[in-house]
Amino acid sequence: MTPSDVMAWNRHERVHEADCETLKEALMSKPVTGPFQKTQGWLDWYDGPSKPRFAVPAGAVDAHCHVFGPGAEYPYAPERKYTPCDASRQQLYALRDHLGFARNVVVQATCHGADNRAMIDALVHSGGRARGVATVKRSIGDAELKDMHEAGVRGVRFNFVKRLVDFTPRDELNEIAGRIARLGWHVVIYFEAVDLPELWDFFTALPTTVVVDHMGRPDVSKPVDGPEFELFVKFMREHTNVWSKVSCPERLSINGPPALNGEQNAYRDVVPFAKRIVETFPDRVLWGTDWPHPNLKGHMPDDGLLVDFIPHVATTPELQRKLLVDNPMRLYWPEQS
Ligand code: 0GY
Repeated sequence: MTPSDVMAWNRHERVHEADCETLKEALMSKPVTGPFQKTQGWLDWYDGPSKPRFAVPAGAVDAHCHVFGPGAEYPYAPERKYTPCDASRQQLYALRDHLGFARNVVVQATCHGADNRAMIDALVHSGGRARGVATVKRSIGDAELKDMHEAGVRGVRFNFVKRLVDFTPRDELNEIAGRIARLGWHVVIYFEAVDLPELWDFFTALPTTVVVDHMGRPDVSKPVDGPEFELFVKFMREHTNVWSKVSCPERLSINGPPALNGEQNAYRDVVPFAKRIVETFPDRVLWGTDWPHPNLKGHMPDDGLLVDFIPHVATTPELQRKLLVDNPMRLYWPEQS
């Protein structure tokens, strides 16, 4: 470790010691990294997010977010494609409270491979206010799946974004889907819009509810009613088991403006895409912060301003309640909805 690593590490120890002095302190503290060297150019999550102007409805769920490590407790996977800055469960839950959310869905990040311990640790320390989506291999035993269910896992993620993961054979994914279907779980899929035609047959044969991350990553420089996005709309229209997260405008936007410096109209170029999906499929949409925003290149958004993006795409109280409360509760906490 270099001297600056040691200083960062000491700060990290203070942040994580005894579950933090206060959650607020955890949120406002600078992002730190344990004994790992971050990927060059890595953008850390935004410390000191603003308070959103948009008040999310009571019981709102942040249905897409991650924890990273801390790397000293939960080492990053050897097969990872990036090494992030730590983002602990304490910091995630401090952000939840700051933004006004009641619950989280913690999605296993690829930097942890199929080692779900950090994500599960977050679930079991959430007081029942977090559910999870895991990454599993076909070698996983039934007992482990059952333990995961008890901890709050309700889905598995299949990732087809080539910069994030190595290829997994389709027969392995089909086998996993068949097994988790019996637990009542769903499959979350992450892919790029240009790959949908090739993945169509595989996706449409999945035996569970299927949740698409970030609207299948549309190219927002193309028309919202052009053939590429029409195919995604057709995917949802013809397959009523398919849901979509209308998340990650900060990832999809080309022209911005970014959610920084009080900007109330951030990522305008993504709005028509997300709004169309919310209005066409109001009962099958979810929203999440995507905190701590892995692999962003240009800027790191202020999460308070990201929440202010929501009323631009879900424009009525009814649509907002479905997006943020009713739909995620039905999928992740059906026993309480
Ligand atoms: C996201 C997006 C990304 C990364 C991951 O698990 C991950 O590493 O999901 C990405 O780089 O696009 O949803 O967090």
